Amino acid sequence: MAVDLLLGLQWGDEGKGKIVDVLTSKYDIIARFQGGPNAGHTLEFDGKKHVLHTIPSGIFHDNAKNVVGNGVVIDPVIFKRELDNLEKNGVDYTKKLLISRKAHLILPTHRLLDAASEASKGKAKIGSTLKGIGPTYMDKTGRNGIRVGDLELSDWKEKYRHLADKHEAMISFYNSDVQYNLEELETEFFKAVETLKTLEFIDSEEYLYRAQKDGKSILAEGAQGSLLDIDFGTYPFVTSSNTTAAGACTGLGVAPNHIGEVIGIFKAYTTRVGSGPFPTELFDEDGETMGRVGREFGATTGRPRRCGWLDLVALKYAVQINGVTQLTMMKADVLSGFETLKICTAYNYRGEEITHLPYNIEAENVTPIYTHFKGWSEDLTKATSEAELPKELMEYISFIEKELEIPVKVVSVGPDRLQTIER
Ligand code: 2SA
Ligand code: MG
Repeated sequence: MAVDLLLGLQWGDEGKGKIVDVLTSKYDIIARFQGGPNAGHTLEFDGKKHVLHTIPSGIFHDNAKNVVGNGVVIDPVIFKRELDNLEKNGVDYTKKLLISRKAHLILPTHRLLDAASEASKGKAKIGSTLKGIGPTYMDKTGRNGIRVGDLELSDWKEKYRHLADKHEAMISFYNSDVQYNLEELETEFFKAVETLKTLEFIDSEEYLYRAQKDGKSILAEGAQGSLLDIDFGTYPFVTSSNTTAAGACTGLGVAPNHIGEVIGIFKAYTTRVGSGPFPTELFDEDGETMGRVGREFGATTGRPRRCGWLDLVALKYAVQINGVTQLTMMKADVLSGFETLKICTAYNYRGEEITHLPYNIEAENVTPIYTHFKGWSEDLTKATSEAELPKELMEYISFIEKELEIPVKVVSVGPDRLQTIER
């Protein structure tokens, strides 16, 4: 069977976690393919909210296995915390959580390096979650990283020491005032590694290949969003992995011709957390309302997210890069009560009207051009079918479908599992 993908089409926080959780009953395996504990995937059901960072969002179901793929970077300390939380919620993860031997480890010094690097950038900082993501992927591509499979070898601690010593020298090179007690951090790290080692390590590419052969259904769960992709995002204000569809091939070892549906998730508006350009960003009451009603705070760092109108120019680009076959629109409920809604359908780029994403979308080059829509005032959060949705919302959705030439198959009207309308 083909592997389906579920990806964020904006700057992350589109609601991937919720939709993966909703879809898990239809799949045998849920697999994360990139990113690490910078992600914050929020799920709500039975009146409770759960936030996952590294663990795939299928973990609350009993029917599915959850695979942390080779493209993911794992911080054992945060991973252990996630496991502890699952345990507290009565989830037995031991038989349904599998870790790729080829996934790389985030070391305590990677986190410190992240902090030192950001501090050295001053105003130009990326706005990283400071989870050590960038430095860990640097060591991966620099061929210095430590992988989960190394933990099964006897000499991994020597390799660890060598790398951590090098990192310390690099931290002092930054000349930053990052304060740390490495001994304490290492005690916590080595303890967490022992917990990690109680889980099943697998050759995930082989596991997933066999599963496909055996007719098992697989859903690959993306983290962050397409505009944070290391190659196609708003570089350098991006994360350090390929968040787009191609990342699922390299991050899981799935061949491109084995990809099936590509489910693209987007919010009915746009948010961004961290630095970097955001053409449709609002600095007025409308943006403030979106943030307040949509509870737009980072699920990992608690930072307030920047808010703005839907940007179809950027969305079209993401649809193109990912080969999206169906769309899921999130947080439609948050737009209730706006008299007028706007969708950016073109950019004024240095005086010229364009409809593609240019190399540089910094504010001095780009002014969004908007199409206006009539809003609705109905509360959507109790709606259970398309028939209950206001006609203005249906017009908003139809416009998006027409522009992107892809159907919006799911509309989410609230954070709970049950607040999901399939069309
Ligand atoms: P990093 O941590 O070095 O990968 O950060 C680089 C940029 O990527 C952004 N980024 C994110 N954007 C949205 N959501 C993310 N996850 C958390 C969440 C974020 C949070 O779910 O809310 O809690 O703040 C995420 N992770 C990374 C980041 O803001 C930088 O712009
Ligand atoms: Mg998130």
